[in-house]
Amino acid sequence: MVNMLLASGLQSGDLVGFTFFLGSVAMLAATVFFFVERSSVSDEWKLSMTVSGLITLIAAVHYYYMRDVWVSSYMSPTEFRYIDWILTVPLMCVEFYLLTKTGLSKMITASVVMLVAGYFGEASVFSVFGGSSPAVWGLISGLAYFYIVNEVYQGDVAKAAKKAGKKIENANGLLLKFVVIGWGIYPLGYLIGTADGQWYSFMAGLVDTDARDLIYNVGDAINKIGFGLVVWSAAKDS
Ligand SMILES: *C/C=C(C)/C=C/C=C(C)/C=C/C1=C(C)CCCC1(C)C
Repeated sequence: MVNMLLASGLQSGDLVGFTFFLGSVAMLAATVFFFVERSSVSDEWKLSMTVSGLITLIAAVHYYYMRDVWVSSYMSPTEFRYIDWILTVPLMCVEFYLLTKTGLSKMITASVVMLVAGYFGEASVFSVFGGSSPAVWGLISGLAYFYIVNEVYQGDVAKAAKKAGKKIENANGLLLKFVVIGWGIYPLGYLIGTADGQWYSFMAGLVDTDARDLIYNVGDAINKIGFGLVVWSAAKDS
């Protein structure tokens, strides 16, 4: 056990490192599941299943590298994190499009704005607003996030889902829950991770700043695998 942990670079007691390791394994297992199950759903659902598998496959690869960064530096692998998200979150928007056949470009645009702003805030590329830039970028990111929530809750995506029949409407409603609750936990990780020296620095006092990666890792597992499972169960149902 100890040798195995060392081989993966993990030290005992490194909870965050362990969740990076577990993340890559879980994402890989989910990928196999989605690709295998693809053959047992009807034709019109196959593309959705492929996209689900791609989302977890992309994440599995990034988690493998993120674990490496973490165990060798104990720093947040921010670049790998955002490269992963900028690939996988738009693919999650594609899932909505495959269900509802609408809103693809505005959903993807909003998701890119949300993530690029978040990256600027975390990597402090621009300190244009003095020390408070993570809060400003976080706000911009949050507005784009609310735009997505609104689209799925009552915007064009919601309307098209309703028109497409009970099953699609149900699937859209379940995915909405992931977007509201599951995606809603990321801003917490962001606030904790960027709190140092900010007016919200009390956030960093609540928990260890390591909590940022713990929150992101748990969020990713819930959302990426959960999204795929919602699509899979909708596909099985029809
Ligand atoms: C698989 C990865 C997923 C579903 C990632 C989702 C990420 C978010 C919803 C991030 C949102 C953020 C905000 C709403 C404000 C603060 C900055 C972010 C990027 C953490």
